Amino acid sequence: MKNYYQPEIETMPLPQLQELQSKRLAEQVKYVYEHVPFYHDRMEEAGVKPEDIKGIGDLDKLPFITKDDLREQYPYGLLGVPLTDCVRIQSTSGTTGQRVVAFYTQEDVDLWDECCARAIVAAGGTKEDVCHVCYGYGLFTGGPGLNGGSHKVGCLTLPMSSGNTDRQIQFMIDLGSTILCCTPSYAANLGEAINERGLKDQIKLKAGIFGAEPWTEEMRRSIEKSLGIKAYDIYGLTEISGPGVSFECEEQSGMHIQEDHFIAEIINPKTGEVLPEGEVGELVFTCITKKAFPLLRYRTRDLCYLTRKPCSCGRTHVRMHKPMGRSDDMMVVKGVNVWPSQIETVLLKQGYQANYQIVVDRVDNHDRIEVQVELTPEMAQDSSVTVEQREAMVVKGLKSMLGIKVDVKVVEPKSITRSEGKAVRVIDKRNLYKD
Ligand code: DLL
Repeated sequence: MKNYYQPEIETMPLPQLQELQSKRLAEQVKYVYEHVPFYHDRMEEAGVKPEDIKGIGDLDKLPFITKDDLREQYPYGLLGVPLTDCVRIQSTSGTTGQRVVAFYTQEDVDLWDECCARAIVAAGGTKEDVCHVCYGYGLFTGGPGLNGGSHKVGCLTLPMSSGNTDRQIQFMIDLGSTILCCTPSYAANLGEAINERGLKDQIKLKAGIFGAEPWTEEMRRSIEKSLGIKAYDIYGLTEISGPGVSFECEEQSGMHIQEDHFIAEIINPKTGEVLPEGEVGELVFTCITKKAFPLLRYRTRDLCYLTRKPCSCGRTHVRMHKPMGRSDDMMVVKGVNVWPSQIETVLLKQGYQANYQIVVDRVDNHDRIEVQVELTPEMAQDSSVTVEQREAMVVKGLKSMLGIKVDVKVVEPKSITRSEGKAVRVIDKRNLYKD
């Protein structure tokens, strides 16, 4: 098989790209209006006919759809093709309510593989590479998505799935893995385990493709150092296909959205108004090529901003900034907005690793937030600084980042549970008191 080269579509001049998007959008809207009764009714309610959508300039005439709509239409209500034309389902974890099930035709799987292949190429992947995939396989899209992309690039693919860290490391060494695909929290754990076992000089990794959860620049630097690689961000969501909706290139400065397949908008989450480039708001996607699960103006609840500043890699596709988390990840503590990523930034800047837990509770009618963070093995050996002094430094750092007092507990190395997939950083006990 030949090397898989960067498709021309990724460097297409903007006017041409937008012309393509407009054509695909008009066709897609007509298609869903005719094939999905849910959309037909929604568009009728909004007084929009397919012929009103001539191009991307008309996008904001279409109504939004939300995760609640998806839940209400579970399982078949949004199908765009007969079920017999579908070859695959994938699903969200459903921890916050009813699962969302997404359907794929073979062409949908092919375009998803294509997006993941582009992500691997952007991280320097070629057919010479050994691509080690330890995202979970199964209903979660991480494993199947990167697996398909890796095949398309022609890499030797190791379908490891998640867990069993010793086996991961053994295969990595024995088979010479060069590209690692997993969540950033699991990459950090692998880095820790490899260094503890003194095996760093036996691994050949050069790049990592990490996503599925928010992670900070500090975390990127820490993983790059511990594994000796370049770490690339990748974004996606089950509803829109899975990983590969956007990904970083060698610039590592925002993720290029695959605009020949997905149109992105940023809206004010309260009013639904479309915001200009550069403003932070909720990311909304319209799928213009998918057929089995063709979502239009889907509100992701992820908050970020877009930029069209030219990128040195030559790709013309718009870039999205790392999402700081879902709007639902933001905690309001003592009346202040707190993002787990802000806490991670403070901890990693003070030399801790990403082994922490945030516990929020309500005591005597007052919010209380506690951050538990593990000492690194080096810190545990260093008797010149007491645990109390370390805690006081973290309290100070968090106060200046968040503006509120946070209780801090520095705990022994290895006392916080390691994640193998998406890390659960926050335990908000206040939710227990809600009805
Ligand atoms: O997490 C798909 C994926 C798999 C992406 C592997 C990247 C790598 P879901 O389980 O449906 O799909 O979760 C989607 O995860 O709406 C974001 O809130 C979050 N997310 C995904 N990628 C990133 C990222 C997969 N790079 C939800 N940074 C999304 C921050 C991310 N958050």
